[in-house]
Amino acid sequence: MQDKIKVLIDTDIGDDIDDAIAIAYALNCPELDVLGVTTVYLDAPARARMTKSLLRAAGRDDIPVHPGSSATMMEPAPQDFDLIQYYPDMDGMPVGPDGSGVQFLYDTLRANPGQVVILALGAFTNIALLIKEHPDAIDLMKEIVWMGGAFDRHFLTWNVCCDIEAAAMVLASGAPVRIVSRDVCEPCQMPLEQIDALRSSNHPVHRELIRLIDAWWDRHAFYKKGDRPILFDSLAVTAVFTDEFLTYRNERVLVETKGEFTRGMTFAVKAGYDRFPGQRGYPAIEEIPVFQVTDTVRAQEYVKHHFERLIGWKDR
Ligand SMILES: [Ca+2]
Repeated sequence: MQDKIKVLIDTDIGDDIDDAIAIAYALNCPELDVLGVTTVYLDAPARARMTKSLLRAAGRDDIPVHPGSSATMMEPAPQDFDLIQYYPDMDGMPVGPDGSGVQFLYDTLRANPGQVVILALGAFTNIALLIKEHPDAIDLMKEIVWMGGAFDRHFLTWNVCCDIEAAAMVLASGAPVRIVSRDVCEPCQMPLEQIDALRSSNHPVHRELIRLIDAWWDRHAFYKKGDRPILFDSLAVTAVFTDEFLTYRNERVLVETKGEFTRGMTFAVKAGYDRFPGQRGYPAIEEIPVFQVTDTVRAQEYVKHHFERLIGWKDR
C-alpha cells in the first residue's frame, strides 16, 4: 500500500454538523494519517474540546488538538458564544493552550516539509495568520484543500463570510489551494436511513455522532429535526486522496471584500474581464491566481462510499 497522506485538519466543528461527520470519516480512511486538529472561529477552545471528545470516542486520543483563533482578522472574539453541539462532559477534555493552533500548524509543517495537506474546513483565519506570521509556511505545505466558495450561481458561502479578509488574503497569498465548492456539495446529502443505521450502532464514535446530530437538529437556527446533513467537509476530506468522485476546472478566483450586496462572494474571473469599460483599477487577469475548482460530482456513488466508511468503523 502507498504511504498514507499526512493531513492537518482545521475545523469549525460545532455549528453545522458536517465537520464532526467529516472528522469521523477521515479517521476511518486508511489513505490518511491525521497528524492533528486545529479549531477556528468564535469559541475555538470549546470547539477543540468537542473535537477531543469525538477523537476519544474514536479511540484516537493520540491525535493532538489545538485551539486556534477565536477572533477574525477584523473582529475580536465574542465574550459569550453558545456552541450548539456542546455537552457539559466535554469541559475537561485535554487540548492545547488557548491560541496555540497557528504555532502547532507551523511546527507540524516544519517537521514534515512538503508532505502535509492542510484540510481547511472552516473560516480561513488560522491559515491567514499562519501565512502572515510564517511566510515560509507556503513552501512547507504540500497543499491546502479548502471547502468554500460558490461559482455556478451567486451564493455567499459560510467559510468565506465568517472571515472575508482571511479568505481574500489566503487566496491571494500564492498558497497552493484546491477548492471544493458549495456547488458540488449540495447534491451530497446524508439520507435519514443512514442516520438511523448510525443510531442503531453501539460503537462509541457512532454514539458520539448521534448525540451531536440530535443537538444540531434541536438547536440550530437554520436546521430542524429530520433535515439531512450536507456532506460539505467530507467532500474536502475525500478530495485529498482520490479523484474518483470529483472533477475539476481551472479558474482565476477573487474574493469580493467591498461590494454593497456581494461582500464575501467568490468570483471566477474570466479572461478579458480586466478590459471591460468601468473595470479599470482591477488587477490584470494574469495577476489573479489560478485554482483547481471542483466542476462535477458523482453524488449518488459518493454518498454510498461515504457511508460505507462511516458505518464500517474499525478500531485500530
Ligand atoms: Ca466546517
